[in-house]
Amino acid sequence: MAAILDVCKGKKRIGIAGHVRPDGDSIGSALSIYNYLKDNTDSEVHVFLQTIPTIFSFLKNSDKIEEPGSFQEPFDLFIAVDCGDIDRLGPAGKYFKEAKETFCIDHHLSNDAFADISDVEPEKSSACEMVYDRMNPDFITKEIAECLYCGLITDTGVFQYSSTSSHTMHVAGVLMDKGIDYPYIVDHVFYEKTFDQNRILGYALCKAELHLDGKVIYCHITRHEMKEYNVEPKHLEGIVASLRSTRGVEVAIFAYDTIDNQMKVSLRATNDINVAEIAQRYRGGGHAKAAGLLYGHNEAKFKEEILGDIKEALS
Ligand SMILES: [Mn+2]
Repeated sequence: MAAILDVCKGKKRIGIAGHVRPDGDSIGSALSIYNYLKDNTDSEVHVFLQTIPTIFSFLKNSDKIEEPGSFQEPFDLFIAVDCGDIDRLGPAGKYFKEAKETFCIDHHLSNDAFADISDVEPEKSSACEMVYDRMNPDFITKEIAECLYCGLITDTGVFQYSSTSSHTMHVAGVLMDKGIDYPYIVDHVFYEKTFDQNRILGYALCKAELHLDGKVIYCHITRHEMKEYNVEPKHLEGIVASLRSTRGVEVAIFAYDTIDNQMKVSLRATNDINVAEIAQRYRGGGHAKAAGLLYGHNEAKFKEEILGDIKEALS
C-alpha cells in the first residue's frame, strides 16, 4: 500500500481522474485526493471528470473539476481512481498515457494493473475506502471526509452490500467523527429521487420479467420509453438495485438503449454467481456482485445469450 503523500512527494504537476460517467465513488475519491493535495502539498493539481450529477456539487472544490483540454507539458504524476482500465478514463486517458509516472487506486476485480504503481484491492468496498487508508487520518478535514463518505455509501448501497466489512464501518466511523452531516449526505446523495425518476422506477418494476424459475429478473427500457418518462440514462441508476431485492432472485439484469443504439446492461448478483466473469465475456467488467457491459442492438439475441450464461453459472 502506497501512501498518497509519499507517491506525490516532489511532483510539481499532478493530475487526477476517475472513470467516465462518474458516480459517487469516482467523484468522492478524485475530489478527496484533490483537496488533500491542495491542503498538504505545493503541487499544481488538476482534477478531471465528466460532468458530475448536481447532487455532488456541495462537495468542496467540485467547481474546480476540469474537462480535459490542452496542456503543453506532460504531468509529473497522473492518478487514476476507481477505474479498471485506461479506456474507462475517457478523454483524460491521454494525460495518463503521457504522464511521467502513473498511480492507480482501484477496487475493480477486472483491473489489469495498467499503472506504474497499481494499487488494487478488489475486496475493498470502494475506492474511497482505499483512499482513506492511504491518507494520514489527522490530515482528513471535514470537507475531505464528506467526499470519502459519498463514495462509501454509494458503492455499498449505504453499507448493505457484502463488500461492506468491519473496516468499512471503522472508516465510516472516523469520517463521522470529523463532523460531517451524515444523515443529510445519505438522504441527499443516495435516497432522494426526482418525481420522474420514481415514475420510471415504477414503470421498470411493472415491465420486469422473471426467468429461470424466478432466479433471474430482467428489464429493458427503450429510448422511446425514456423519452416518454422524460428521463436520461443517469436517472436510471437505482433501478437494478430495486430489481435485485425481489425475493428468490439471484441475478438482476437491467438494460437500456444508448443514443448510439447499443444496450447498456447492468448485472447484480445476490449469492455466489460472479457477474463480473459473465460481463467479461462481453468485454464488460466490474465486481463479483455488480458488473456492466455494452451489447449491440439485438435484444432477443442478448437475452438468449445472457440467460444461457446465467443458467450455466447457476448449475
Ligand atoms: Mn467504486
